[in-house]
Amino acid sequence: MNKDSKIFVAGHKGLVGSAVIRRLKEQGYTNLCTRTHAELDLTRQQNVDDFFAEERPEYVFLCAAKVGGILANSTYVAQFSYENLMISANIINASYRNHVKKLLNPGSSCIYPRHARQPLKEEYLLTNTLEPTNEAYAIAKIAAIKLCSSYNKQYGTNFVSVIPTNLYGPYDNFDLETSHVLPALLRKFHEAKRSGAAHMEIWGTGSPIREFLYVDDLAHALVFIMEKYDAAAIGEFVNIGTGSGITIKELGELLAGIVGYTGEIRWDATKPDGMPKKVMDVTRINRLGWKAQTGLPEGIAKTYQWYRETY
Ligand code: GFB
Repeated sequence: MNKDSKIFVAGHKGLVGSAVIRRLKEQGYTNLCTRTHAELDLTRQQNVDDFFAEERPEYVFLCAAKVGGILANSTYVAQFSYENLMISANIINASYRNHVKKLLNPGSSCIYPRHARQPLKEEYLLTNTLEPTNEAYAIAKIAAIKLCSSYNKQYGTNFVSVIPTNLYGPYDNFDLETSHVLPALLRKFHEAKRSGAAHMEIWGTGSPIREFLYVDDLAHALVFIMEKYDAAAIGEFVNIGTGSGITIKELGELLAGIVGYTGEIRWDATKPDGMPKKVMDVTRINRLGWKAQTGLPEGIAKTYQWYRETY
């Protein structure tokens, strides 16, 4: 990838896409191509085909997706399936037809079976049934991985899939109903502290274990892979994470400490826990030369600073 190569970052306003844009600019890439949702509806095949034929990007980061936390994922199942299937299929097919040199396709760690052995190794994909709270989204993401590997096999394309773990950072969704746990709790603790609330609520039992990766670390990995590795070297996909997990209870305590909330934490057991444990094996990406750099307390502090400046 040259510094003036034309690079399309799909979903550049989102958590991942905005971090990729920051990273590419830092690295001196000058020819970045973006479209807002209002300018280009990625679920519309004709619109996507026209855009690719006109712009002819050489490299594509497929960061556009319909995403959300456990409640959104298990509620809006039709939207999560349809929109993600359409966005991926349209971009992958248009990339093939317009001779894109390389495409990067991020998936999600929820593609692994609910009861897979931990840490999650790449070879555990499709070895058992999925976690019901994110099955619709996971199937769309698995379909995108399989599309990439099928195009590579049949057409000789260079479409690389990666599986990031749970992400957080600036430009995340902080809506209390649809967001992921980390931004939701950051906001809840912030608001509870400001209002002087004696207690606040966390969903579920607190026992699930999750792994959290700061989004700028992911962007670093995505640009690194785009620059250095082709699909043939990666195989079907590679995990990207820190390799270590914490319970939701520990996360709550950490966030409360950073925000400075000293009231009581209560548990809302009417809300789902989801997958009992989700921690990835990152041996392969580490061997390829990438390692997460940002510790969880540091990443949360940066995210909290961004949140306070933004809201
Ligand atoms: O982050 P989260 O929504 O996603 O929830 P998943 C993680 C855990 O945090 C669950 C608990 O056990 C939640 O019950 N939790 C506690 C909360 N309080 C809250 C809260 O206020 N909001 C939220 N959202 N959770 C998603 C998948 O699963 O992970 C997606 O649904 C995607 O498909 C994403 O893959 C990365 O890790 O459970």
